[in-house]
Amino acid sequence: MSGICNRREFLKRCSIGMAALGLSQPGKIFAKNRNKPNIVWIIVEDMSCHFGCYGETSIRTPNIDQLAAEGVKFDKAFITAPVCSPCRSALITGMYQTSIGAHQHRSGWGTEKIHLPTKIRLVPAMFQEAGYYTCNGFIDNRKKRPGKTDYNFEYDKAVYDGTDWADRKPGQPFFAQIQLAGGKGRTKNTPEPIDPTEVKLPPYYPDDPVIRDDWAQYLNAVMNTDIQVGQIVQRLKDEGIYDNTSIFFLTDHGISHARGKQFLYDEGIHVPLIVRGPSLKAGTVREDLVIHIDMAATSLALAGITIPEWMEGKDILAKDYQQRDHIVSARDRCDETVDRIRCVRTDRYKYICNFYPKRPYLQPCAYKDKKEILKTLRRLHKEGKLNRDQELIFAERRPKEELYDLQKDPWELHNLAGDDSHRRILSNMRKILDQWIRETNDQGQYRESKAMYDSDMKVYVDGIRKRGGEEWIEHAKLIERNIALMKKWQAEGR
Ligand SMILES: [Ca+2]
Repeated sequence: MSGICNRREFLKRCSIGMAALGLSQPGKIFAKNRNKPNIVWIIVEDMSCHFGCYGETSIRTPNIDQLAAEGVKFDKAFITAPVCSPCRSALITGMYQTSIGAHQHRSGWGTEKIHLPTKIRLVPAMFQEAGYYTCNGFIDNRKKRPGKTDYNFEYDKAVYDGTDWADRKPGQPFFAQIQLAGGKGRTKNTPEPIDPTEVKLPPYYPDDPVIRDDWAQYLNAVMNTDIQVGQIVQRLKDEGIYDNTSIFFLTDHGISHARGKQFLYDEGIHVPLIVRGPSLKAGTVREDLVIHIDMAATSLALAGITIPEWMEGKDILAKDYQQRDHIVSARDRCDETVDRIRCVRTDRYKYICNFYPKRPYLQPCAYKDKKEILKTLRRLHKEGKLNRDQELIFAERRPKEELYDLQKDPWELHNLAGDDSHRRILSNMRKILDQWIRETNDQGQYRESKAMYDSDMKVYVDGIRKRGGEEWIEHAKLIERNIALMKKWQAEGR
């Protein structure tokens, strides 16, 4: 059969399919969207850049490496918040979470709600308007369970048409978000588990069996993530749509660990970002700084949709794109734990501003403190078994500012903020941050209202208690004690 016959037959089938769906102009959607690429976002939980293509040597990640080889790999991609809900609120709007008031983790979940500024729209809504089918699901689509959103603001659930692109109309392009468990799926269960003795820990974590075993399980989770990415790619190939699909692969923040998730060290904010698609040059490696909200603008551009003026993310694949010379990332309240940290990162330096210097880094946080790795670290700290670098995160008070020379000190262990020879760099970094706070109107500069905090805490504690059992009741009590401590510290001006 010739190609023409194939196409004619295909068009005929589409028309029949559309007519069956009761559409008055069956050819319209197909004709309008024929050449539009599908866009797939693979969003992985809690994982740093521990992939072969990013230099990890202790495990193999062939599928993700292949994706990078076929597309563009960003070596210096960062998220604008090192925790789920602010990060995901930013991702889906292409805006800093601090610009839209979605910066406090799990906020607006109780009786107090957060509403987006009226001009701000969600990326899937814009795709829908352009004729795309939009879906958000977990990789196991058979469950038909809606994928994780975790947005801190109110939004119309109808921005997602479904959970899987299988349900789109014939010929309709799609925008799909696929959620993977990533680092939350720490396990021993993977085809070739890594031996914990082969694990190489960062120097700021002690060589302890619990820490080592956990890191090994995390690397097993990285390998499982790689297998899942392979499955997604295979499905697209089997359906004959791989060549017309642009895939974005990224994680929502770094590894959940003492200095990772919730913090602005690179372990928390440096993430993998790979873009592979029909219009992109294979094997491209980008060394410039990008942020995860750029994905919103870039995806719209790939689909030929106009990027709205208000969007803070940039089309990083545009021909006239001006590379960033710095990025800004922000951490605010995480669950019950009140905090505000901002960082500016250039290619060489990291500047961190701690807005609560009178508080320890590791403030009580029930979610984190429940983890065996944190319990172990706290025990070793108490027993005096940690070295100077491992003790840093246990400081009872923090410096107001931190400055690291990432070229000489990639693990961010030697604070140069008080160093005379870095005074000019420090002053420049301060200026960049001040300007960013002013220009984006960083909402973190205004204290969260008591009503919002109390409303969110009620939902949080009630939810834990509802899980039932002695263990969760005790956990709820711990959160309540932490909440009381937060209020006490606030009253003391700490
Ligand atoms: Ca996460």
